[in-house]
Amino acid sequence: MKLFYAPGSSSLLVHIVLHEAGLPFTAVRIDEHTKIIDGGGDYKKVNPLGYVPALELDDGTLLTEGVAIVQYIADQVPHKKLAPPNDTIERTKLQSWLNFFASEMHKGGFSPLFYKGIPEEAKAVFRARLAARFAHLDEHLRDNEYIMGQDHSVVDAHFFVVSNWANWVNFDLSPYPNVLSYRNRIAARAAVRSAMEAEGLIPWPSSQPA
Ligand SMILES: N[C@@H](CCC(=O)N[C@@H](CS)C(=O)NCC(=O)O)C(=O)O
Repeated sequence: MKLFYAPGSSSLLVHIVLHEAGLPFTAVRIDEHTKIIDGGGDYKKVNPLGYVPALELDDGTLLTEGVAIVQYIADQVPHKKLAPPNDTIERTKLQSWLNFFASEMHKGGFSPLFYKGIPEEAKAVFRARLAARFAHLDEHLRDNEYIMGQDHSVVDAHFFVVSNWANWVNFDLSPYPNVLSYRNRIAARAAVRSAMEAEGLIPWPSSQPA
């Protein structure tokens, strides 16, 4: 398998899950701005939409959209228990959380804070939305070791990656102590460290890659 990634971006979710799964893969870096593939080539010929992550399977199939890709990986290694089995209510709950992090936290929360050209007044709206969602997550993590309860899953990599971005947009996480201790637990996982090291993000906090 071949992972197309840009350091520290949402593709880090897939990078971490590939390490958690212990499956063989190669990681290919994309310049997020120029869409040039490290070593040469136009990433838009791989994914016409130009964004990462994308995972190319050994038979040439291209998977896109992080929340779908990580479930595909989890299903290849059911013994690793990275996601509850399909056709269970727990799997639906996992999908609900994955969608929450992709939509409410990523696209409807952090993404606008990265965009140049969005006025500070508008960014304040998204900061307030994020604050409400972090407060909800902090409450949830008061009694839960992981997002899914007592069991680690792919959604923990998702929240870890999304909350990393707080550092890059100066969003203060100190009002959320349960989130902070949760982040430390997830950051200590070998798979998380390996993926972050491979993307040049250790030591963390790291500055945002150019
Ligand atoms: N819907 C996609 C969005 C992925 C996404 O937003 N990727 C960003 C990095 S975090 C990206 O590659 N942005 C560059 C671009 O859109 O041109 C997913 O959830 O996988």
